Amino acid sequence: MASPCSSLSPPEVPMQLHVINREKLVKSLQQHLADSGRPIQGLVLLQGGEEKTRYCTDHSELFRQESYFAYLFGVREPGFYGAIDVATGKSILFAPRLPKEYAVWMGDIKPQSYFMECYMVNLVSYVDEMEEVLVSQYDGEDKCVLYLLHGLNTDSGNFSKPAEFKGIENFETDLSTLHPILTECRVLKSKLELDVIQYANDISSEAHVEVMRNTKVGMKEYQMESLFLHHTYMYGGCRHCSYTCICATGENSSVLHYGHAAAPNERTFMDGDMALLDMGAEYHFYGSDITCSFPVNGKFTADQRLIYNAVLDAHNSVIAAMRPGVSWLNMHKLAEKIILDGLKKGNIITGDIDDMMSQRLGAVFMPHGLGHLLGIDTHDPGGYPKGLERPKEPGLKSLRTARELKEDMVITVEPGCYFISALLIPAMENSDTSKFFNPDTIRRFMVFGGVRIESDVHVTSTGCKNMTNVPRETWEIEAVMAGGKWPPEKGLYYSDNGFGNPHS
Ligand SMILES: [Mn+2]
Repeated sequence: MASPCSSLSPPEVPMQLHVINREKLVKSLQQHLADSGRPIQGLVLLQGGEEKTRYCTDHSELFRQESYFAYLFGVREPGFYGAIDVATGKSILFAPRLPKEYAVWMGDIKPQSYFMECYMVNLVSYVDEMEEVLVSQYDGEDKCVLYLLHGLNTDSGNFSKPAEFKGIENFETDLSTLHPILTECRVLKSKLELDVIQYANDISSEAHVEVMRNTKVGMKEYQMESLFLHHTYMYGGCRHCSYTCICATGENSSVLHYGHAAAPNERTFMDGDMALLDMGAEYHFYGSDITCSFPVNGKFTADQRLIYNAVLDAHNSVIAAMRPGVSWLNMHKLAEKIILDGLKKGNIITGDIDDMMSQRLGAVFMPHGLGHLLGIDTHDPGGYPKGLERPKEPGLKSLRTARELKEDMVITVEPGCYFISALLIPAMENSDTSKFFNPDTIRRFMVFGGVRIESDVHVTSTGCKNMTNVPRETWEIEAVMAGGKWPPEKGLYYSDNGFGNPHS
């Protein structure tokens, strides 16, 4: 699908990706059972997602597969179950038995052989035959053990739902073994997973540039959202987003989760506003999570440049320091320190940076965490494995992970600096922190909103690779908004001495 509007086209994702994911789980589970002196037998059983209707109506909401099920089986249809034999690695899919009328309203009923080939599993059967098939597949001693998925999502506080089916009472069930092991498998990405995340980044990066280029004073925030959705779907084949688009301008850019139903990206933005656009497309279950901040009129003011460069400096310094073994908690603190330093240079705050750090002043300007694991979920699980406590201090407690970096993690780097009255006013009144604020300057910034810069970063054996490719330097943004190409034409680059003029 060659197009003048995009250099990309949707790739075919090899189902081998999920075969490898299953092999990885079987290996880890076997190792765990051997280490704890338990027999290597039983079956992993997961229940896929179900289609939902809108309240009491028959309107079907667009289905998206449950993430753990997607990880292991890559199945895009609702109503499936999947099993994996722990001893042999043999995989079985159970398809829902569809009524004859399905063929009239929904399309052909696919035979079992279709699913077997499409999803590269060893056996396909129907959900209503599950009990007898599971019993017949199992050749261990004693009662067959089913390893079911039950465990806490440390971001939402919700628990994953263990599989249920008619006849489950005839099996022994284990609810505690699978979840931590499967979650840990998802933390480190395979080459094939990285390829899909890279594609989601490529199409989303391109769409961000497209939005930037078409932003004009007087537009509505949802028009930027619409441009993004159109580009990633029309040229990228992305039917889903990783999350609801945040398209905040002006003061709204300090509302961290703007864009929800009560604040639906509908402001008309004006000359002099900053935009903060947090948008990421999803492709074959794997997502991206990218934020760009820029002046809607295409030209940074001195104040905008000051805040923007403080955040960019934090973003770049963290990426420069990232490699296996580095503590994410320390990266968060590094980002805070650089942002505070930038604000101090701009005369917004004053005093000793270490003193500010010990008073947790960084959390007043960046109340969220520096970044989170990314994969099939935007906030991919595994941020707090057993034994790792969530920090309690302001700012640090918002971190979705406090782990040490490992090779093949994908993690977002998203420092931000916001002027949020609900945090600033109490901090300016607090006797421990009031001394840091320069009241004359800060008044000017109370309606500034905020800046966030977010990239998706792959941790490699020696450092890391930024998977996101959008204009980041102020002069790059200004050049692209003035019509310059992104990436710049071969052999050329944008620089700050002459905006829009590439220098060789
Ligand atoms: Mn994010």
